[in-house]
Amino acid sequence: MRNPDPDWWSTAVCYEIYPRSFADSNGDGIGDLPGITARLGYVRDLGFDAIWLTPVFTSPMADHGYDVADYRHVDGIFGSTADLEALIESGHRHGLRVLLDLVPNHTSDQHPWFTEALAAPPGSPARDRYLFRPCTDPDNPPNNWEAAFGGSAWSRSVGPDGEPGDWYLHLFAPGQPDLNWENPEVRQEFEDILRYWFDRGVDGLRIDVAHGLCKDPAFPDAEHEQHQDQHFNHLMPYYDREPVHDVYRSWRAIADEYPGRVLVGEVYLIDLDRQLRYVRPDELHQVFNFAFLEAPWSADALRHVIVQTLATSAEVGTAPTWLIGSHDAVRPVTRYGGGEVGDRRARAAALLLFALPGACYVFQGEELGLAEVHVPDDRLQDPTWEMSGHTNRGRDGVRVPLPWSGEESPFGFSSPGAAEPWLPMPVDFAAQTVARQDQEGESMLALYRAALALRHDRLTTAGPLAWVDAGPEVIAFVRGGVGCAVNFGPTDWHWPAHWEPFLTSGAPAAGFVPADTAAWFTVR
Ligand code: TEU
Ligand code: CA
Repeated sequence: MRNPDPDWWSTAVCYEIYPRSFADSNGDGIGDLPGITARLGYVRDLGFDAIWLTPVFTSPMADHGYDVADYRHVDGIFGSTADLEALIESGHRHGLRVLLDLVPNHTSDQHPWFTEALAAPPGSPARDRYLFRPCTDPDNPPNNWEAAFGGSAWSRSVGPDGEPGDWYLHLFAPGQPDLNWENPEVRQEFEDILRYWFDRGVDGLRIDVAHGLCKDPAFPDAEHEQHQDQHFNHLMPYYDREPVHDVYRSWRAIADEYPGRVLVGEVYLIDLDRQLRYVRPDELHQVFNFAFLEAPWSADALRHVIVQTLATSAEVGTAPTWLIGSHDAVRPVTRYGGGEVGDRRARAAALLLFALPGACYVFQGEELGLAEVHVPDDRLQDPTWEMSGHTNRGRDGVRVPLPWSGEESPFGFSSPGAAEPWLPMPVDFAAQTVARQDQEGESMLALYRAALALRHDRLTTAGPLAWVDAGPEVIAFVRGGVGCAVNFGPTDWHWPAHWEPFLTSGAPAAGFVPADTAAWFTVR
């Protein structure tokens, strides 16, 4: 391991892999586990400490693996369970910790529990593992809750007689029925799954929709304007309810039996005061800092999130996390303005990210500076597209396979002559392949590699941050003799005489940091 400390996760830089889109080893156009294992050297050489794989378990793929039918086996599309064991072992040999993705809010509708529930009568113990409600009016679901992808969160179940019967709740796709976390069998099963993967050497679990497990038992209508902001809102009757903390206390006790393991929650709350309650000392180790991810490219907005994050993390005594992208979010280059401006800002953002105290998460392709891809209508795969009635294109644009080499699709993602990649790869990827960027000293890849190596040497354990007042348009701070400054404004920022730059996100300039640029300095 790069860092043998059991608290390695508090300063780690973790690389998020979306297995469908990383590397395809068998030419079916879909990335897989042997594809990842073969390229772990790439991840290690870039300077990462850990990888997190989004779900690879048996799944009918209604939401590309976030609908799990068997939590203990790998889906054939990704390889075999033995392939996963080989990947974990190889990861460890490369010095990388390996995190898997646990989906406890819902199962697939093909999970044996749901099949059993449909075959059993209303009110039966098999149905009590999910959230069924009787149907009194086929035009009116039990309440007004909306699915995250669009439409009602309730669908009619079809029983053994083939007739539509009770409603069941799905906060996501209809193929993702929500579990009933008041049911002790559900709690027991997930505790067993946690142990199952820890026993197999997994270093941690990312917990999907970690704030959503427990619903208001009265199932009241949601009062707020939904949809745009629904996952930010702790007032929703299906998010951030008190009993969920009890679940994580029991999980933490299990994790603590296995030294060095980490639980990281996808707690999609923008209110940091609500989020920090999930990382109290006897709960999860980490949560993703979505407030930082969602902040616009502005010194004020980002400074505000950093100040608040540092304050709330200190309050609960945990290390913060930072990220600018994920498999659910629009690519940073595009979000920060697109084109050359977006590119410049994404480079500066990377230097800000890696200079902050705590842990970082990077989504595959950020190191190549990939922009959001426009996937044609007839190739869209995200359930969001259909469920939103073709009003929301969904997340396919960030999930396009990685370009490794070559001048045309599949750019080394699959072997030549393989089936077409599951999402089309744009021609302009030719300029952004790993092979191409490896040859260019100024590439995004070169910047990530340099920044991670320097972070490792000079910043990882540099301690807390001291703010430097550099005016409203500049974020500047010093950590353990290293200064970081990001200029958001149009005016050049001249650094103090005793600062000596050693890494810049843009073309080096004499004595000043230009607009949309960041730099790291030796501060004497
Ligand atoms: O996402 C949960 C979540 O909060 C989503 O509403 C997210 O904001 C949405 O994808 C944006 O459109 C997790 C996973 O990260 C996501 O990929 C899954 O689709 C979802 O859970 C259901 O399992
Ligand atoms: Ca494959």
